[in-house]
Amino acid sequence: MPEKNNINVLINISNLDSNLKKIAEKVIENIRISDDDALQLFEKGELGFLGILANYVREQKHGDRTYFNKNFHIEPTNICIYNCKFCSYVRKIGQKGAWEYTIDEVLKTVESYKNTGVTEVHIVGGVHPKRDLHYYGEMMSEIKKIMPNIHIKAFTAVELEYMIKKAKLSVEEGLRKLKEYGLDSIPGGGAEIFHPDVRKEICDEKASASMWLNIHETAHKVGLPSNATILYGHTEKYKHRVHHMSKLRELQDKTAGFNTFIPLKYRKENNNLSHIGEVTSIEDLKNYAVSRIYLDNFPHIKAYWPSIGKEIAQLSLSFGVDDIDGTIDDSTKIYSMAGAEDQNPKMTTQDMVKLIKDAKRTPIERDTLYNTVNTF
Ligand code: V47
Ligand code: SF4
Repeated sequence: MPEKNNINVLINISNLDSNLKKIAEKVIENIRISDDDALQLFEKGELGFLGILANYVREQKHGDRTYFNKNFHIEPTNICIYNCKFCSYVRKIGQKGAWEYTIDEVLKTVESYKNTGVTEVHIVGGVHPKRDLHYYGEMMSEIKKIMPNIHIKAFTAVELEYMIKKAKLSVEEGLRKLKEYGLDSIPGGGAEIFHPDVRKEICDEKASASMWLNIHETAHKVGLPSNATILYGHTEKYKHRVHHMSKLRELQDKTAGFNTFIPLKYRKENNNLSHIGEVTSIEDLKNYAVSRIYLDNFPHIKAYWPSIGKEIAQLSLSFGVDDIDGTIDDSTKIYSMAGAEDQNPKMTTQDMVKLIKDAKRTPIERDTLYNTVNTF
């Protein structure tokens, strides 16, 4: 555990702005920082300072423990009724590059992972106009017949809203039904930026911010834990990132159902925001750090390495991150299509362990709910 005195020394010797000093004191005393404090950290915090504070919070929660899992993705289709401006993946029916797997094709993939030690399958895709809740329900129950112990983390709130509405069920009824079919938890996608000014600009057609929050709140109520994301580094300002996190912190105070916060950096290839470009790696690390400091009630902060690259994911372990997601096995296309570093994202357990040990942290293979599967 970090010594309070050490961090005090580090903060006192730097030539700190008085507001930043007050914020640092709050963090050391375990006092929740305000929205305005978070904004000040984004606007004035130098990277090294933010790193020290975020690492302090991270080590209070987890020491050196750094989590990963053995997982694979299924992306049943990239056909989607929506047209989010940042999306490089979406296609329309019949368009070149569109795919839609049948349940049999999905099950063949699942078969290939039997006896490989994977503990989670992450299923997300486009919102296909011809598929519904019962189709995906059947897919999940067939998957569980092949791998009864696999954890199914599936469907963003955006996909859920569409399939539940189509089935003419309430959010609660729909989620209970999906749970019966085999759903175990909900991933964090579809959150993007909650603030209406930005959401309208980048993804105005799909589930609103309040619907996203309602679906996660209801999921927690029916016993489905979930994750949360933010899509940053496009047209949003710092105040929008803080607003987004404030909605998540508020909901987490109510339900305690979120496991992990996953900042997702906007990647610029092959989409309708390409002209904006990408933010720097300094911005990525600052963003991880401020999230760790602000979201005091979120157990974990994840750097999703297929989106950010292995090197920044490794660096992020000194900026508040304690989880780097999974082995993936080249089973997702969302980020390779958007121009991320790894065009065929795949890491072995040994790669994961080495990446974490090289950062002087302790690797823990976890399951989706952060139970320890293996130590190294
Ligand atoms: O909601 C799409 C993002 C998300 C781009 O819960 C993009 O464990 C950057 O949510 N640049 C889906 N991001 C992925 C997701 C996720 C990933 C890993 C783990 C978990 C989890 C959740 O991908 C979408 C959107 O925010 N996205 N296009 C892009 N060009
Ligand atoms: Fe569809 Fe998701 Fe792409 Fe938006 S981000 S267009 S909802 S696949």
